[in-house]
Amino acid sequence: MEKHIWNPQAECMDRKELEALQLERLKALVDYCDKNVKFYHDRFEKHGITADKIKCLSDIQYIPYTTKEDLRDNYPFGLFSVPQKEIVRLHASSGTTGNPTVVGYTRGDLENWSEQVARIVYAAGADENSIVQICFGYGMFTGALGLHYGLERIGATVVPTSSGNTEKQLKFMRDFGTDTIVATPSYCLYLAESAKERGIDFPLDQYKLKLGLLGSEGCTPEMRKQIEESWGNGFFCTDNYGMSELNGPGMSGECIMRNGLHINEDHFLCEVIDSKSGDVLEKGSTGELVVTNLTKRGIPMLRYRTKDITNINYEKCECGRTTARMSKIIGRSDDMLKIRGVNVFPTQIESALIGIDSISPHYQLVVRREGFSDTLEVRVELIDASLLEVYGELEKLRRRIHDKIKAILGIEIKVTLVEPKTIERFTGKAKRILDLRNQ
Ligand code: DLL
Repeated sequence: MEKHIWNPQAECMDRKELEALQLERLKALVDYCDKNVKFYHDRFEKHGITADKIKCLSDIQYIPYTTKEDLRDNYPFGLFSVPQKEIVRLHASSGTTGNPTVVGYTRGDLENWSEQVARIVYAAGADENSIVQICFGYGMFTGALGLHYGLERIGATVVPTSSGNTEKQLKFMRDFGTDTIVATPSYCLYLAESAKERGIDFPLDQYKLKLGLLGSEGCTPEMRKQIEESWGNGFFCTDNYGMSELNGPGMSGECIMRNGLHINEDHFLCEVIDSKSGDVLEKGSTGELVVTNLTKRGIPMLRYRTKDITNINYEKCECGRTTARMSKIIGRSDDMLKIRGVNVFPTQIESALIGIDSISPHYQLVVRREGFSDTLEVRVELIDASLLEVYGELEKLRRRIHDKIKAILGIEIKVTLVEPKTIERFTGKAKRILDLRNQ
């Protein structure tokens, strides 16, 4: 198993050695930010921080957090550390409101980014024999170009189909013998459904798809099982995580053991904090992930609050890597719904839904305010429209879903069954929550 490690020196480093490297890089980064980014310089001055004062990794706690708002307030290039001529690429991620967050890469940053992605796709089982179709949208989103260069680095054959145009995606998959797909979990599932629909002309065994490098949105183990079963034929998928503020994909990803996402720790120093108080939590606790990108230079990122909820396991993995593993993202602190005092993550509902016969894995959560109280409606799609005609069966199914979710959340919810193919499909990140509380 050890042989499928892209960079054994970095990925199997002794922890003491790794921590020494992290400390050295952290001190260099603090010094660099102090000298090159006014935003950080002013903050350091205010808090009396200098590189010399960082004596051990936990001294990072004296540095204030950086947030998405900081990036937005300094839109577009206020946090960049180098003159424009040294920036060779820009990406941006659009939020729902306000300015997008813009990130810039020096040539060295692109080099590091490709290395980070190379390790993760290799750990998932891709290699120079892979034919990989990238179904992420090419553009300001980091997903497509990030995976693209990482996959080229390991020598895979990249097919940059981009997102959308399902017909063409499927044709290329069949004609080129694509064996690996890069997509969001929801789009990978949608493609499988679309492939099945064309089953008479093009049966599923015409596809050679074996591996899915899925990421950019959450995917519960239950949803993953569903995706794998939909493609069938031994299809296996792994989860990879990242965000544009931290280069993009490549921060962490699962190896074939699928027991947590290996973090590229020589580049990323991670902490887990209580998202309310901001306190750093004990190792192993669940909370908000905070990441320092130790090697980034175009737009350095110190103690960035991701808002993603996870926990980190520092034990060595069976695959031979020593790098810490983060759990699959449990949710986002800002995606967490508070319904009548109870915290609800969409992933909890997804886990409950999958495995129930007669419904598709596509769902939508509608939140409303009725009087002074919030209500949650779970809209679930039927697979077979004929069920709509049999009231008794429909009601039995609705009750079953209702009881299963209620048992998990402990609050009353409304379940609505809707006709097949009426819940929107997404080629990019799926949007599962419709929040009508402010309307
Ligand atoms: O989604 C980067 C990426 C692209 C990662 C392709 C993996 C594959 P952003 O558009 O900036 O960057 O969105 C970042 O997406 O904070 C998470 O909330 C969510 N996210 C990303 N990967 C995962 C994942 C890219 N594997 C935001 N599981 C992050 C759950 C994920 N959520």
